[in-house]
Amino acid sequence: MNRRKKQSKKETTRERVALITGITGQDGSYLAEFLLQKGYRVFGLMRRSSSFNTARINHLYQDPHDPDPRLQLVYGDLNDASSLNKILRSIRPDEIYNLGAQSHVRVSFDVPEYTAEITGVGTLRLLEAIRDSGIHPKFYQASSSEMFGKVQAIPQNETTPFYPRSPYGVAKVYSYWITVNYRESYNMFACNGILFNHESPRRGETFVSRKITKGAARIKLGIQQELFLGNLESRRDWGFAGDYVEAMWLMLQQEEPEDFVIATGKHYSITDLLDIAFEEVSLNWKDYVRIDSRYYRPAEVDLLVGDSGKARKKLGWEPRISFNDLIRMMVKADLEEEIQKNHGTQGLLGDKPFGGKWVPAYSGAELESVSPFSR
Ligand code: NAP
Ligand code: G4F
Repeated sequence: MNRRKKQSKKETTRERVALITGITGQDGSYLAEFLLQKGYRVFGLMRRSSSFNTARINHLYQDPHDPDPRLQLVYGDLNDASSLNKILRSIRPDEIYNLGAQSHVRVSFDVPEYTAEITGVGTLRLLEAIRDSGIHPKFYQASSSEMFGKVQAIPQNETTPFYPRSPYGVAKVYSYWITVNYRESYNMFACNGILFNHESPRRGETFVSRKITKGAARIKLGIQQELFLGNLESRRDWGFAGDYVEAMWLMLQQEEPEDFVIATGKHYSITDLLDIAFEEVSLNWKDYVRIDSRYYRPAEVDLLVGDSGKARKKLGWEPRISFNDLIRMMVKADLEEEIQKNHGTQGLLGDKPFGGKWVPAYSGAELESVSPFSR
């Protein structure tokens, strides 16, 4: 075997190390699972919290006393450049996935400066830490369809101009361009994944999809009487988070760094989402949903729908779970979770819709089987 061949064999068999910021979030948890299954050693950057915030990755947790843990968590913060520098120097990752962010659009109007610090300048801190540490990892930036805001074309693709409508969207535009700038200035392998909305049973409970699926489950079980929402007219291109983390990885496996739109190409309104969620529990949402103006945004994004033709062609990526299946999966998971949480609360479910005799139609195992990682 000649030297070049030997080298490339060594490269392909070498254990790959990934660092994920935002590992405790929805996408971080799916990505960690995905990379562990691919044989990566995974480090997750997490910020210190006074209460546990690892619920989404507890099933992946390994005792740090284990002689060879595949997943390790390290304390750090996108607001703290010194922590990023230290982490990069010590773990020397081959791939970095920057998923950490203040990711709630409505909240970004309440904390615009903090959102700019973390969701915007946090990316710069990480890119600078890469330069300072002298390592050459591949870098993924979690860019967002929210950057298209007041859309300039339908559907949106990699060439559609940005017109952000929130402090969150503006911060993501900064991160997008600083990633492009570091790619062009310093020859970094840095990619933007412009991801459209993606959801799952692990979605944060204040995003509209999960708020609705959880609300439908709780109303069915008699735990909640009403569901307060904001603008029901906006339309989004919703996919399954498990499908989308695969696209992140695929971007970093390409020969050249490029930016990709990841989307399903279909769009639905909040009322479509309500129809499916409440139909799953055999109720009519119009009997339970109330409008509360506090959930409206100072500036709204009316319609997002992506054209992921480039990703389909170049990455061979496509979404596997339909909107209908996604929302039903989330309602089923929320029913299970609420039943488990309320188990033993005598009387709570007793005089409610199922007379306390509710037997979930789907076990946890069946729900897991929807995941692409167990297929
Ligand atoms: P998420 O569930 O809100 O997770 C955000 C993660 O960022 C959490 O782990 C959070 O930690 C962490 N984080 C927050 N502030 C941080 C800080 N100062 N330093 C370090 N980490 C911090 O969001 P997601 O849905 O998984 O989305 C992942 C990324 O993709 C985000 O950047 C989001 O903006 C972007 N994105 C999401 C979508 C979508 O539809 N889900 C679409 C496009 C782009 P804690 O657990 O401690 O809060
Ligand atoms: O679920 P949402 O909060 O998601 P939004 O604003 O589209 O942002 C999400 O997707 C982005 C990608 O496009 C990500 F970058 C971002 O991090 C986040 O994951 O709201 C969706 C729509 C909005 O039009 C909102 O006005 O639902 C509407 N809505 C109506 N009632 C509501 C509510 N949104 C929330 N969160 N809560 C409500 O009660």
